[in-house]
Amino acid sequence: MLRDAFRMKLKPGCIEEYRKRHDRIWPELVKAHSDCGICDYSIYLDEETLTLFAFRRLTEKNTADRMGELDIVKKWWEYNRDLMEVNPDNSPVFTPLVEVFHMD
Ligand code: RM4
Repeated sequence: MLRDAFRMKLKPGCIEEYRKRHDRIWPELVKAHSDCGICDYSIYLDEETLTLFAFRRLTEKNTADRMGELDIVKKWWEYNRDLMEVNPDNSPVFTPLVEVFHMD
């Protein structure tokens, strides 16, 4: 099992809407994450800086790097582009984080 983490950025005034939309995440999107080998996934928010921190556990043969090719992911990214800092293709601007400590 692999682990990774990355950060994203919310736009001001979007915390509640982001939380609401994720509370109602689309079942087909959840399935797409699972099908890509993402098996444990959390997103945390630093309310002071509006930075989102995502933590995932992934299978060895995951295809997480190719999720952006899926239509359901493109739809989700377009749906949330008003809440986050995004690239021209609506994908969230994300910065990989380096693991410096882990304890099982
Ligand atoms: C985030 C972002 C990620 C997605 C999660 C479910 O806001 O869109 O790409 O994996 O939602």
